[in-house]
Amino acid sequence: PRNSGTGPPATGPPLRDCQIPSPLLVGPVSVHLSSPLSLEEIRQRNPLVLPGGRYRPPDCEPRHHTAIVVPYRNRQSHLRALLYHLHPFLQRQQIHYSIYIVQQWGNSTFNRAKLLNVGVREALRDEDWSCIFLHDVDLLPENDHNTYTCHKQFPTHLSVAMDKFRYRLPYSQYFGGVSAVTPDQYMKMNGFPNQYWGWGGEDDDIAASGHNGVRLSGMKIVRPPVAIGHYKMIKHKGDRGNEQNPRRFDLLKRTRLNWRSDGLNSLTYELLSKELEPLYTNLTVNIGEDP
Ligand code: BGN
Repeated sequence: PRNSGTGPPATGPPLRDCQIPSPLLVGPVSVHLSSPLSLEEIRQRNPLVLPGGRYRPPDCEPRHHTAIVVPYRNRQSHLRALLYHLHPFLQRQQIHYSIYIVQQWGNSTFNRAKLLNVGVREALRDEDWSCIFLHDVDLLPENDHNTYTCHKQFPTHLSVAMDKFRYRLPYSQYFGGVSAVTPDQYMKMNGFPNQYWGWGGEDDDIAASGHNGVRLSGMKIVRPPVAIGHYKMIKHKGDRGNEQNPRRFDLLKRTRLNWRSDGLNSLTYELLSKELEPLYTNLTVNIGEDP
């Protein structure tokens, strides 16, 4: 490969800009969920992916630089299915990308939104990403015209048609599953709330409370057409350690009061390790526990 994934490209004649849309797109892709391959087999199928799960198109200059942040704990088979589908999908889009798996250390209650904050902050230490994807580990995109890029002005919600919800939005303010922000948008909304321990509500805290979504501070949400934003969800039972959060209703009532003080500006955590695995960057983090 010509580039290392970080720093300036190797010397040589400048590459032409990648075409938009990418000529490599195929449209709908079939997603199989049974027995995902091993990490080693997935690596062999993606020889141009560099350590840390980084990639740059080899023969054109990418217009987009996207970090994909995945909150994670104990979902090995989901992770393999995601990497198996996402790497070829993103390479067909001819973007520069990297996949960050943010693993919550310990057994305390899971906190998706706080892990997203950690992932965004750590990803931006590596590179000046133009777009950050907030991606559940169990969602597999089914159409590669669903490009993993950002809208300049507004946050994007991608998973508009999930099989779980019979391929339509479950409710108009739904912002969960897969969404994307630019670093600017992320700063403007003070990141995500850190106080949602357990399942539910953290996505609504971003998008639904108040009329336009208070945290979005007047920004609206953009979405791809329903025919494009198709996702298959890997079926699973509720996770241990991620039980429904009984406090989510109360927390949601207070978003308007809390959002300026709870988010990126109040984020604390301890990064325990950062490993450049062949297919992803593994961030293991101590985010504390539900008080
Ligand atoms: C909603 C959850 C979301 C979740 C979607 C889809 C809440 C808050 C109380 C109204 N919101 O009901 O977090 O993403 O379902 O599963 O529970």
